[in-house]
Amino acid sequence: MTEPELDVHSEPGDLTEALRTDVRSGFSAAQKWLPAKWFYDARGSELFEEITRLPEYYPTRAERETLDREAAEIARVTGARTLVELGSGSSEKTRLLLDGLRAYGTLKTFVPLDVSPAALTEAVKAIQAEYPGLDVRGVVGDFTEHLGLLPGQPPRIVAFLGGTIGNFLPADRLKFLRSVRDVLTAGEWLLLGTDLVKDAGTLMRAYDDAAGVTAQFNLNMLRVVNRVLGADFEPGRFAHESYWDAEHEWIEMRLRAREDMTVHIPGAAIDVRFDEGEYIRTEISAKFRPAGVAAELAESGFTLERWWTDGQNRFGVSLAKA
Ligand code: AVJ
Repeated sequence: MTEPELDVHSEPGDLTEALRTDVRSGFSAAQKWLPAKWFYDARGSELFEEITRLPEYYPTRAERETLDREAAEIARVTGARTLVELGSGSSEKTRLLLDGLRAYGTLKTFVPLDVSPAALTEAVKAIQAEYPGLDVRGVVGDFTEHLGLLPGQPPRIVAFLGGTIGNFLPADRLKFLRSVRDVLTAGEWLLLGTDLVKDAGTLMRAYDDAAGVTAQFNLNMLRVVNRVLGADFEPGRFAHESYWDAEHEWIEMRLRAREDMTVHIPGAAIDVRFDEGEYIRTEISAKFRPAGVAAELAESGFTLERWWTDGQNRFGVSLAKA
């Protein structure tokens, strides 16, 4: 089968440049950090898929339970002709929405957008094969930058699932929600998945599984920096940690230096010194309360029309109208 054509909004050169910028600023900060989007090269996307099947990682299953139960209702309420999925990855849960919208009869176009061309290519191929007649337009891009360029006829529904909105710091989250609102026309839709605050043990285990898959996923970011910027990180000299920040109500993923070292990053023209015990923050994954989600959607110009959770109240799904 021929490779599907993707609409590429970020060229490989842009990605290198963006990583260089993030590495330079993140590694010169007092608390070293890198943005979570750098997990997702081909291997990172595969490792994330593996995470979604782990017994400890409940968000995927909890969200799927709700989407499975409510897909027909989402189709009925929205009558969407276009489904846009931000950060779609393998588009696995998307099938529930596609099935619901196709059965209702309104859906014409599916627009998956992802930073990983590899993950997107596989997803587009699979969806095209499974949904003949559906117009599938894969977009390679960063949803914080490439929202204005999305194709498809209204009414559109933008799905931002999995709790990925939790990767934004609160101020960036509002900016992002407003930017989604701005590209939509009044009467179009946002479907938003948010992981909910719960006991610290459940949260910590979800980000530090017994099989060590999340550790490999976390360490993969160092491999990405090595490959793209020619750095000489030795992943074995860093330890994976998950940390529940009870004040901010977010999980942090960290890579802690096991010893003193200097890492060379020629592609960013810097050497970075690590003291033993120092860590890089690689992700925040915010957890939400229902009232907080409602307030942030209202503040961003959306009207919350439906709110659902799974049977154990672990994960929230909002359907909001622009
Ligand atoms: C894909 C951002 C929703 O925050 O739970 C999984 C990524 N990080 N395990 C999350 C992730 C560690 C995931 N999101």
